[in-house]
Amino acid sequence: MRSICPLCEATCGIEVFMEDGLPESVRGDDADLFSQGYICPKGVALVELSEDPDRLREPMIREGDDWKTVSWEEAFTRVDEGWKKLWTEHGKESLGVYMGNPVSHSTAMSLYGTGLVKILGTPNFFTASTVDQMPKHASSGYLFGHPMSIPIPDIDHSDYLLILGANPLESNGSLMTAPNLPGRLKALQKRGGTLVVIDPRQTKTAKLADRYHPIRPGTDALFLAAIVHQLFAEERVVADGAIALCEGVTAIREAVQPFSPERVAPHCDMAPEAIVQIARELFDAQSAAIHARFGTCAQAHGTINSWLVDVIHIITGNLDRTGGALFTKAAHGPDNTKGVDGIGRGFVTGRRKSRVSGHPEVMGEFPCAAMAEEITTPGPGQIRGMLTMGGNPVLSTPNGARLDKALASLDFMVSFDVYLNETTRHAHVILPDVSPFERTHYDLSFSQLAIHNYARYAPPLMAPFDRPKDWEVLLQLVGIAAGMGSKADLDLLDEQGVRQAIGREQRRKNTRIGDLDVDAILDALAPRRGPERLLDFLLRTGPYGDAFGKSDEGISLAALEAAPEGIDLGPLQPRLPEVLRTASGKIELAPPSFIEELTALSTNLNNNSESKSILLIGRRQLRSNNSWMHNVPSLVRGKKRCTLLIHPDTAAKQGLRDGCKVTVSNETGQVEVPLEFTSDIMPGIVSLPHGWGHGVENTAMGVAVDHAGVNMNLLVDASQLDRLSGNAVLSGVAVTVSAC
Ligand SMILES: Nc1nc2c(c(=O)[nH]1)N[C@H]1C(S)=C(S)[C@@H](COP(=O)(O)OP(=O)(O)OC[C@H]3O[C@@H](n4cnc5c(=O)[nH]c(N)nc54)[C@H](O)[C@@H]3O)O[C@H]1N2
Ligand SMILES: Nc1nc2c(c(=O)[nH]1)N[C@H]1C(S)=C(S)[C@@H](COP(=O)(O)OP(=O)(O)OC[C@H]3O[C@@H](n4cnc5c(=O)[nH]c(N)nc54)[C@H](O)[C@@H]3O)O[C@H]1N2
Ligand code: SF4
Ligand SMILES: [Mo]
Repeated sequence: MRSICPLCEATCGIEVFMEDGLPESVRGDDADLFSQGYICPKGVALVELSEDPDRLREPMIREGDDWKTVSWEEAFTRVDEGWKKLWTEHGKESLGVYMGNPVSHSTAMSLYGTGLVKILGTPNFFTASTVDQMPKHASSGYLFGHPMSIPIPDIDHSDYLLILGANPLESNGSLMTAPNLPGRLKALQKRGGTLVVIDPRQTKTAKLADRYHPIRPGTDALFLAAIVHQLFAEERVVADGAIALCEGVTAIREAVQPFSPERVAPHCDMAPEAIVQIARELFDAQSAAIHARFGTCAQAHGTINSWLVDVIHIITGNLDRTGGALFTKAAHGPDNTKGVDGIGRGFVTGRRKSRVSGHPEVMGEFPCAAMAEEITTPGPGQIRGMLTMGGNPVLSTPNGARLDKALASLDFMVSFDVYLNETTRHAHVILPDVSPFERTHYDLSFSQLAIHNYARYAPPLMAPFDRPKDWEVLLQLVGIAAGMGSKADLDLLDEQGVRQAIGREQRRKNTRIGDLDVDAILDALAPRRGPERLLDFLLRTGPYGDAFGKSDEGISLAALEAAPEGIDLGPLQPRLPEVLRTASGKIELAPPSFIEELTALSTNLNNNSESKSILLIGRRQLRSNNSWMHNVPSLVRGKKRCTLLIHPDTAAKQGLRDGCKVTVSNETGQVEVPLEFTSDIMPGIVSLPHGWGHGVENTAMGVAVDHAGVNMNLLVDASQLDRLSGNAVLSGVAVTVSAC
């Protein structure tokens, strides 16, 4: 049977072989239009992952240190009592919510999660976005009017690709959804294209590249500003295309004045000639794109990086053209495909401030790095309860030790998860999620970020055994949040949800279904329920949808069901100015707060560029997925992977030997970890993989504890943020390395 791998952003099509109604093995689906058989070791391990004996299958409640399994009824009653108590005693804001990465890979959590948070009515909402890609949302939001309007490198057609702070050969890509990125990058080179990689470590991707340049962590904004400077200096600036839709080009030309390649280069540890060459190549190539990802976001100037990347796309004429960076048009009708083309309400941040440090809200979220202080700082509005959904912030967010303690102090915590792990061990109630084979799958997020327009759907391969479905659990939580108690009428709630979606659509300008009767729409969607009904509605009212009979060619969920290999909606096409949702109807290229921050950066150019501290960066590994795949034997087999990579020259200075155990420390914390020598990393830089650190007590992950490793985020200072987006600074952390 065909399905879609929900583990990473590549969204590979998979073929699942069933025996006696149960999944037996998984392989890449050759017939899948998008992935054509590609699969990685994590996808192959999906059955092992679902059948992990440590995976939670029944709700659990904790009293003191004792866990016991309980019925769903009892678990929901506990949640109802716990939340009521919090709200009566301390108000709605006393319950915080954290959503992790798997939320975006789950159709049910994506569809019902936002509604749940709304009904919970708490300002204290956090997600893994602020330890990941929030700078991209902030930059795109300001420039194009919508935080999901992120330009995607058109790598299947590019002649030149600059990769900055990303390692798709291990990560399989991010904000650039495409199965088989290794194959696609090789194809780019094979057709004569050039691949250039900039990274403090010579990663697998860097080794594949035609050229590799090391860069000092945290200095990408200087590098990118120097590229813009050089392009203006040599008048390598186009006159038409996206630039004609921009406001603020002159302000940028002025702001980059101080950033000449000569001044910037010593700070980046790069040669000025390399910067000049890359600037020229980006302009001169038939088409060029920049893929700047995690390494450029998890920095103090993440938003500036994301912004300057699109400034370069625009002034070199590469935004919105084939082979450059284009906007995906997703089938389920996200906001940037609806309403009035080319104009909108624009994007604002800071509508609220966090209580303790006054961090501005971005996309309705506060920085997850601020979670601990919101829990531990007394006063009105203090967080006293948490709901975590598909998240392990103890391992994945800054200053894990402090957050660990904070969670332990909560009055009441609920987790919707699949493991009893470093975070969920603090919960009072754990509600287990279903396995990937037991749920509906449609990529609501990643189909908006794909390098090709496509729509694919996978129905559940089996019904969950003797338990509610994932969406039923979430709707029940909605019911509790709405004050309907632990036995809410789910059918009623489900129907209310669809009616709201219909109402929202019918109120939009330019809706195609404004004249249709709500009950007639509900009839047309029957007998579907739950996520399938919502999805059918979204697809039918989306840009390729049948609009309930108004377009003969249009798609619906039925059309996707009939095409399990996916529906090809064509290569990415230019979408400007239609895609814009800014108030001005222009690309607002020079937001004052961005210019201000760039200008402030120029004052550092006069400072001494000599590096004093050793800087710690992270890394991803093909057989890991953030923090939660270390309990699967086939994914942890072989030599220990949680090591500190160090250049032999750096080690020699400190008198350290290969393989010896070292202490890595700073003011935030310390870890002990074995050294691994490599000349692939810049001298003065060390690297730890993130997501390890399973050696804590009271978890239930028998395999992971034997491969514990250390938590890199014990060393990350929670106060270091990208000011414009609230994203944590996870890379380039100053540390001391010494022999144990
Ligand atoms: N130092 C450092 N820190 C980092 C990073 C880094 O590179 N370096 N990377 C950052 C990035 S990019 C991200 S996205 C974050 C991730 O941060 P998180 O999302 O907080 O962490 P994950 O490790 O992805 O945790 C996933 C959680 O979801 C649970 N889970 C797995 N599958 C399911 C499911 O199907 N349903 C439900 N309900 N739960 C499930 C797992 O048991 C686990 O508890 O970490 C960030 N932190
Ligand atoms: N196998 C595997 N795949 C994954 C994940 C996983 O954990 N394992 N996680 C998934 C998730 S949640 C995400 S967000 C994506 C992320 O996927 P990518 O965006 O590809 O991120 P990384 O693989 O972490 O690569 C980041 C690179 O940035 C470099 N870097 C660090 N600091 C700097 C800097 O200051 N400047 C520059 N230029 N480079 C720097 C690092 O050395 C590293 O090579 O991967 C996803 N896919
Ligand atoms: S690359 Fe990502 S989507 Fe594809 S099989 Fe591996 S984990 Fe799954
Ligand atoms: Mo991520």
